[in-house]
Amino acid sequence: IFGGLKVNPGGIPWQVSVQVKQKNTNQIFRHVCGGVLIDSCWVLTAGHCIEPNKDMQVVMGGLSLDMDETTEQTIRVEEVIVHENYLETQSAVYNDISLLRLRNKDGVCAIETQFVKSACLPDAQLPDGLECTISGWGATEESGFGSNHLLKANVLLINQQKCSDPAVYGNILDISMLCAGHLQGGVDSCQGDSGGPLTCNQNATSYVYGLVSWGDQCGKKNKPGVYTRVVHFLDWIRSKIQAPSPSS
Ligand code: 4AZ
Repeated sequence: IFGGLKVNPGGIPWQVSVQVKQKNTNQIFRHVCGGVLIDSCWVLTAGHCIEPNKDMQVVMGGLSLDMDETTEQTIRVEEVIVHENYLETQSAVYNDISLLRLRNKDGVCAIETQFVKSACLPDAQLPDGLECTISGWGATEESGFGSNHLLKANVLLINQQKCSDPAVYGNILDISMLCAGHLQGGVDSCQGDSGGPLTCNQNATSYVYGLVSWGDQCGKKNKPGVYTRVVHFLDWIRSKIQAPSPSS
C-alpha cells in the first residue's frame, strides 16, 4: 500500500494473507497475496494469485507477517476455484477472481472473533466518488518489498468512463474491473496487495466491492489501481459456494 497507515488489531478482520508452501520445505509458507474472508470456509482472492498445484494456506486475524500472534488463525486451502474466463494479457487482467475453500473440522473453518470476521458481498453498484478502504502487506513508497505490518488507505471509486480516458487506461478496461484511487497519485495498492480487499461502508456494514488486481505501476498520476468488480461476479460466487464440495 502506497500512502497507507498501520492497521490496529481487529481493524480489517476480513483481511487474509494467502500463502504458498516453499518448494522442498515441510511447513514453510510465504505470503503471495491478500484475500478476503467472505464466509467461514471461503476466501476470495485474485485469479492471478494462484500458482497451480502448490500447497496453500491462509492466515487470518494477524497484522504482522513475521510474528506469530495469538489472534491468528491459520487454515489450509482444500480447493482452489479460478474463474473460467480468467485472462492475463500484456495490458490487463480480465475476470481476475478465484475462490479458496478452507479445510474444515466438523464443518467449521474460520472461527469468528474480534479479529476474524467475514466481509459482506455487495448487492448493488456504489456511486462514483465514494470513499472506500484498501489494505495489504504489499509494496510501499519506501520499500519495493512488502510491509511486515498490515497497512490501509482510503481511495475513491472512479467513474469507468473517466478511467477509460486515453490519458488514463484507454479502451483496455472491461466490466469485470473498476478503478479506485486518487488521479493525482500517491495513494494506491501495489505488488503483494493483490487479491486483498477494497471495502466500502454502507449503513455501518462493510461490503467487499473490489479485489486488488492490477495497475500501471503504483501511486502514479493518472494510473489508479484497477480492482476486480465483485458485484459482477455475485452469481459466479454463489454458484461455487453452494455447489457440493468434491469430497461430499
Ligand atoms: C501488482 O503488480 C500490482 N497500483 C498490484 C496493484 C497495482 C499495481 C500492480 C495497483 O501486483
